[in-house]
Amino acid sequence: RRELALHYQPTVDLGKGNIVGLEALMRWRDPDLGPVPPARFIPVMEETGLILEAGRWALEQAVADFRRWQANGLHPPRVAVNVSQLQLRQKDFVATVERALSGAAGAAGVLELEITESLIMQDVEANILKLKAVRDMGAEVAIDDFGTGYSSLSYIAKLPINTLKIDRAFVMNLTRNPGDVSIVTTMISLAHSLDLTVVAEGVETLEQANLLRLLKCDEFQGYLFSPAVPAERIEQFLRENKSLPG
Ligand code: G
Ligand code: G
Ligand code: MN
Repeated sequence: RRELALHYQPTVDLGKGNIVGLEALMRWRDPDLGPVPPARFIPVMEETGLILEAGRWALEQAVADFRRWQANGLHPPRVAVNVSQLQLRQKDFVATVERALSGAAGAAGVLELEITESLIMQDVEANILKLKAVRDMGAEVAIDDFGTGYSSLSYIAKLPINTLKIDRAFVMNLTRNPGDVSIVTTMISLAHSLDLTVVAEGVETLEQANLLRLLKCDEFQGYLFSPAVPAERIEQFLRENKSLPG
């Protein structure tokens, strides 16, 4: 019934302060209930299999939004779409991504797939093949919620990924908890030694951003810059070249 929408949360370069990515986050407004939080409806979609159709829609809508911004003369950064377990397990997962990119011409720099650490490590050999195939089409891959699952260190170097996203749990108390500083420092150094871009999630204060910059983290996401906002708002951000002050 066209009740789903994609909102986007920017990812920001910690050095330059500009927007370098946009994460698509599904929103559902029920006519009676009003906005339903994703934490409530996404698990139900996963249980019922509806996530296959909704996930396909999200991939296609994100690419369509990207192309529309481009057609409007803007230079949108890559759009990231979250992929759930059921989607990744499908035999036609790679074909679904290919279809969303509609034939691959000019597909580089358009799409990034976010896959949680715990999901990527399940059936890791099969996932490596699938993710290699989507990367060959020009899509990038990020490990989401890093640090909350358990990664096999022997696999992490073999995964065809571009980006590691440090889970919000490690960022939350970063400026108060020396233990979290040690963990985040180690994650950043692991990522850089594997030639990956590191993104810190859930940055809410300037102190957190400054510390992360000092620790050589590349990018961040969080309320300090912006929550997820509707596509029209993103278009404004891009027109104004919205960036982090200072
Ligand atoms: O920003 P927010 O409260 O919307 O996100 C809640 C959770 O819902 C996040 O863990 C996010 O990964 C998940 N989520 C949001 N949109 C999608 C989507 O399009 N597909 C999948 N699989 N998960 C999503
Ligand atoms: O699991 P995933 O990383 O895909 O989902 C992102 C989740 O984090 C969403 O629920 C989003 O609303 C939330 N989020 C994004 N930025 C912040 C932030 O700065 N603070 C808090 N508390 N939550 C955030
Ligand atoms: Mn995500």
